Parts: sequence; C-alpha cells; structure tokens
Amino acid sequence: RYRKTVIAGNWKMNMTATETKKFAEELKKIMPRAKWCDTLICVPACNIQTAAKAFKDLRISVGAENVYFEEKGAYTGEISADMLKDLGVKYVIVGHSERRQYFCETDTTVNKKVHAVLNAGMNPIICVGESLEQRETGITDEWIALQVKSALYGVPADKLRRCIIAYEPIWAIGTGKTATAEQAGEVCTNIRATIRSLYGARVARSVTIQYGGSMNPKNAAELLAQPDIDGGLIGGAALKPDQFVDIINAAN
Ligand code: 3PY
Repeated sequence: RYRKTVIAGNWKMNMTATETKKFAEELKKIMPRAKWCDTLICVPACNIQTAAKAFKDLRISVGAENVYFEEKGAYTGEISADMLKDLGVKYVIVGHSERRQYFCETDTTVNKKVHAVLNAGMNPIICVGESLEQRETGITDEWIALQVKSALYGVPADKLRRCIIAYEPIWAIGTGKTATAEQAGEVCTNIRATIRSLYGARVARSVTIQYGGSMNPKNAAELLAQPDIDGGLIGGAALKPDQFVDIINAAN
C-alpha cells in the first residue's frame, strides 16, 4: 500500500473531561494492538490535555475539531494552531460540514486553516461533501473537485502528504443514512483524480482519503474495502469504545 489507513473519531460537542477518562479506561480493556492503521480521536479543545494523557498508552493520537487561522492576537474565544500543537495535537479537522453550515466556514477560511495547520507542523483532515440537493442535481463531482481545489490552494506538494481528505456526504452525517460503498468509493476515486491533476500521480497515490458520515461497525468493512477509501472519520460510533474498536478491526 502506498498510503496509511487512518481511523479517526470525531467527537463533535460530546464528552466532558471526566467522561473522556472513563472512555479511555473502557477502551483500554478492548483496544487491539492495531499495527494496520493509525488511530486518532478528535476531541473538544477543552479536553485535549485530558485526552492526550488518557490515550497515551492506547497509542491513539489526539486531534482537534477546529482551529483559527491567525497566529495570535485580538480574536476572543479562538484557538491558534500553535496552541494546539503545544498540547501535543497531531491532527486537526478543518471544514467539517457542521462548521460550514452553522459557523460560516467557507472555502476561503478552510484554505487559510489548512495553511495554518500545515505551518504549525500538524496534519489537517480536510472535510468535503455534497448536499442531497447537489447530489440529485448531478453536480457532486464538480462540487467536490471545487472544494478540494479551494482547500488545497497554495499548498506545495511536499506538504500535501500530510493532508488527509475526508469525504462526508452531508446527507449521510448524523442521519443514519450512509452512502453505499460504491457511491462513496466513486467520489473518493474522483477526489484522488483531482489531486492527481494538481500534483501528479505519485503524490495522489500517497494521500489518505477517508469516508465519513455514519460509518459504523456494520458498514465499515465494505466501505474500507473500496480501493480509494483509506480510512474513516467516525462520528457517533467513536463515542462507544466497543463500536470504535469494531471499526478499527474492520480496517485490518
Ligand atoms: C459523522 O459520522 O456523522 C461525521 O460527521 C463524522 O465526522
């Protein structure tokens, strides 16, 4: 394989620090020594330190769910890439559809955040995805290509290896609906083709592309068997230790 399989949890606005410790204790009992994939969980910013400590001997990296793109200054309430990096964060989700929908995230701010994360030496997990309306109108491929190109604008090839693209069809997020493995695989193949057109075949082969959107223990194996799906960004199922482990095992 040319690229890493990456299984990532996205806790969204769930779990207190106390619950984070409890989750880690339960996970410790069942976590496999997963050599076949990198595993991480993106947690609310206020729980990063707790999670970093609790996940340490589980070999789970800690990720953040968002970042602000400015380096420092008068931006009350925001958190910089350096602040995350200093806490041991390795991955940062950028442009999740919930942030685009509820917090005015645009392709422009997503691109600025991608640069901020890369410049701080971390790995962005860049989320793209179409709405149900866009899918039904038949513009999914153009839309996703536009999102990928915008997000990666100005990113040099040597930094692209550190980027993960997560394909999350908006209509499959938190709805219990999943794209079929073929539907998801097809979009991920097109994402790789877009990267190839920008950076060439060698770089495109090395980029990890995840599927996200109601991935669960039942559908994970089939989704992960698609040639261009190299992992998952997992919502609800990442809040339950047994389900998260089932998905890690499905990646083997
Ligand atoms: C989901 O699985 O619902 C997600 O949005 C993961 O990011």
